[in-house]
Amino acid sequence: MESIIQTIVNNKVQVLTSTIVVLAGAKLLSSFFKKEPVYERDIVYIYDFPQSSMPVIHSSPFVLKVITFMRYANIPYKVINSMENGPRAKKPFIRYNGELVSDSQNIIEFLTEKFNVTSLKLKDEQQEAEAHLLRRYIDDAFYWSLVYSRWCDPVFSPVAVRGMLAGVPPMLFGIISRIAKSAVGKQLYNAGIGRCPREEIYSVAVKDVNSIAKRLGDSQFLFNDKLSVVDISLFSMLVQLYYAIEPTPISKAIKSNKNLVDYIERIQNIFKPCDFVCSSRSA
Ligand SMILES: N[C@@H](CCC(=O)N[C@@H](CS)C(=O)NCC(=O)O)C(=O)O
Repeated sequence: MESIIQTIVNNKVQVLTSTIVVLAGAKLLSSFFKKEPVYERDIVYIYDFPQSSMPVIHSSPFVLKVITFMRYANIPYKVINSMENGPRAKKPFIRYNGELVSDSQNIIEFLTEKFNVTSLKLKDEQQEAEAHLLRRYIDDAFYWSLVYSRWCDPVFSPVAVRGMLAGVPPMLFGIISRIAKSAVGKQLYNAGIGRCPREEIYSVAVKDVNSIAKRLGDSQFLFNDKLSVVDISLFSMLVQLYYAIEPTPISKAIKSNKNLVDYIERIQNIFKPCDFVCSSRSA
């Protein structure tokens, strides 16, 4: 035994080199034999996060937005719950007949063209322009209040993070949740919202909710009785905030605006039976 150890110590460099060569060889062989998933033609494969135990089955509003769009337009799709990252290191991304597309809005535009979806088009350029601005606000500003409540709010995040990371093995939960919380914290800081006090974050978010409710008024959808892609964006964000795992100031603000609650239900009803919300999991 001692002589083996002595040989290893005397030949440190050779031992190290051989170990690296063996490991590299094993990796090469495993990648050679690793089966690539079979992607069926004409099916959209949408990549989502590993399953959470949040009330809304697809807990990313952007994944839900694309799925809602595909369901509305009767586009055949399959969901892949995976840690795999797309070209922009964000979810969702899709594979469709060999093409890879990232970003919910790009995906919707890509699929609109491929499947010739005309039913969600607005009446004129003026409405399209307003819809564009509203959508930019929902996806790029309103979104951060959802992220804050789930990941960084000292009151709600302990429960929400457990829900978001329900698929993580218990042994790894501590380390993964710390890494995820710190990464999201940096994103919130860089976006600016992470530098504001909690009271300010929620008072702005509540004002946002009340303003959206005012903008909607008595209309069925944002542009009168015509469902459009911006409704799908708004619905996918509101539904996450409304069916919160714990009541938050934002979920309470939505509940206090009857027209918003009716709006959420109206869109859910289009998909009856609606199987993407498990309301029994919500507060
Ligand atoms: N603009 C993108 C935003 C996508 C996005 O922010 N996705 C979040 C999940 S809701 C994500 O993947 N976050 C992981 C990360 O930032 O590392 C879209 O519309 O798809």
